[in-house]
Amino acid sequence: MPETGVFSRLRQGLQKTRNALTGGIPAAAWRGNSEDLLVELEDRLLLADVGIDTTTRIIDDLKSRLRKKRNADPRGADALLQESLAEIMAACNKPLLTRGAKPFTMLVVGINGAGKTTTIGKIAHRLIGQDQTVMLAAGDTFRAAAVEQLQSWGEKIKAPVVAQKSGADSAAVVFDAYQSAKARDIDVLIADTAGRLHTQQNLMDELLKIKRAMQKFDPEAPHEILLVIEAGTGQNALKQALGFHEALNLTGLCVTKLDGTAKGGTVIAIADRLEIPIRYIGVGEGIDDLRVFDAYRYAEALLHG
Ligand SMILES: Nc1nc2c(ncn2[C@@H]2O[C@H](COP(=O)(O)OP(=O)(O)O)[C@@H](O)[C@H]2O)c(=O)[nH]1
Ligand SMILES: [Mg+2]
Repeated sequence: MPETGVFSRLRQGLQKTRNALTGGIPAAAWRGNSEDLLVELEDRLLLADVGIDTTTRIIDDLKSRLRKKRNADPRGADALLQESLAEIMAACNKPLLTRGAKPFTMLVVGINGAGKTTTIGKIAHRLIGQDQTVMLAAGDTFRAAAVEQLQSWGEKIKAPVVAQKSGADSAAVVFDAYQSAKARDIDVLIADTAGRLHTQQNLMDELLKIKRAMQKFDPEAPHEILLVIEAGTGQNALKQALGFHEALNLTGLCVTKLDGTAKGGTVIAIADRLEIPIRYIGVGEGIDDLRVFDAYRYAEALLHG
């Protein structure tokens, strides 16, 4: 199969994680004594932040695959591991479809610095490339810089941005944006929000208020509540996802900054524990560094450079 640009960027992004998982394991070891290999892989999965529960599940699964493998089967343990990882993550293979409602509304949440605003710019750019009209709502009213950052994305991708001055009520901003999106026949409205921890109850209540504001127009809104989490925070990202999910009933995840970390195994742990669709992954800061999550491609890129 010819290497597509889309896939090579993913491989490149996952280089550090792939190195943590497979670097220095000689090709012969994948076909050799499986006891030694399994011990080595267990350590490496833990180092890549797959977490103890999921690591145990993977090692058990790999053992059973090795046991069942026929002698005539030419595949090594690496191919079986890839299959095992892909099957675990397949539960989260569910690309976001935005064509059901109009406007399709998306609320983007997460902690400070996770990559919310950047991800919004990338997703909007992608949707515009698919001939959908997009409007952005500057629901992060905490800092003036946050509004400016979204406005600068809006200019770059030529999408309208609805904003009020910093300090404004974010639910009011989103409400405003919804009316404007409706009036302008916009396909997708994406609302940015200020960073918060799932433990900050008052700030989680604010998100519920934004949710209610959207529901005044459309009881189904927001159609997507997307949590953005940074892969490099490892097991902490899993905790965040659990906390946000409990408070808001997430419908999707985006895992960012996979390019800068050896902790790409976080995605496996999240897929195993949560089964919330992983809509996208971030593999760089650029406008095109967003990929629709595909469990099979992800598993392949984790193991084969
Ligand atoms: N390397 C890398 N950097 C990213 C990615 N996504 C976001 N960033 C960077 O992370 C920083 C914080 O992003 P921002 O969108 O402002 O986070 P927010 O506070 O959640 O809105 C910025 O410098 C982004 O360029 C990614 O996938 N890879
Ligand atoms: Mg932001």
